[in-house]
Amino acid sequence: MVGRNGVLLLAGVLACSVAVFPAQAPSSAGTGAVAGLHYFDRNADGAWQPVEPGGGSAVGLYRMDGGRVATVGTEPGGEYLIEDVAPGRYRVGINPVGYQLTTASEVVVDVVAGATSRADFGKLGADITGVTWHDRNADGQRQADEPLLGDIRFWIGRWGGGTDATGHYALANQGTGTYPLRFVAPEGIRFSPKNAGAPATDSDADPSTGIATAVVALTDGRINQVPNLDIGLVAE
Ligand SMILES: [Ca+2]
Ligand SMILES: [Ca+2]
Repeated sequence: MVGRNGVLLLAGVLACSVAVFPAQAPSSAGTGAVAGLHYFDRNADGAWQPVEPGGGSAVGLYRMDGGRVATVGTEPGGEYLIEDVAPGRYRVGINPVGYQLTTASEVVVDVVAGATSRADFGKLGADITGVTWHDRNADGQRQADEPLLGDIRFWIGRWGGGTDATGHYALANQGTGTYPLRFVAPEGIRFSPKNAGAPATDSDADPSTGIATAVVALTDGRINQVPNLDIGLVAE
């Protein structure tokens, strides 16, 4: 049977691979490697701390004349590894379109046979954050005695999110762009008036659509954060 033959063939290849190439095999003789991190530099200090997540995109290796040698993806934690590189001088870099750089986007490394050269890359995105709250007096401002409301849904296009049980949401490490968050008011609830009074404690959804819009931009190489994109909800 074709299916059975296919399985047997696959098993044979795997067995052969294990026998010929041990899991901890070094790079090919005479070559070196380049490794490091591509991470979100949450505190923008130019260095990686263990709490900082992977940057989730590619790292490229180029000859000094610009010719591409390899492009590799990063692991979820931000680690990357480029193996079997011929000794010599190279450029290693990321292409952080839409993010603020906190390190150089490109570094020059000398690859030596039998050794691993290191290059780390940090970048900063925007955190879009806010709360959903019960605007008891319907004035569009969040007073100290007005409680947060949890588990309110929102949509960005076809992607769905929502506030947690305590009424908070956070979209971390976002690149430049316009993010229309369309909140969904539960039955019997409407939205507060928009932009009434002090921005840090006002409501940001259009009452007729439920849409609150976050804009993330780079200005002179710096990205803006979007705190307090808050939504007031009023009982009808
Ligand atoms: Ca850092
Ligand atoms: Ca209020």
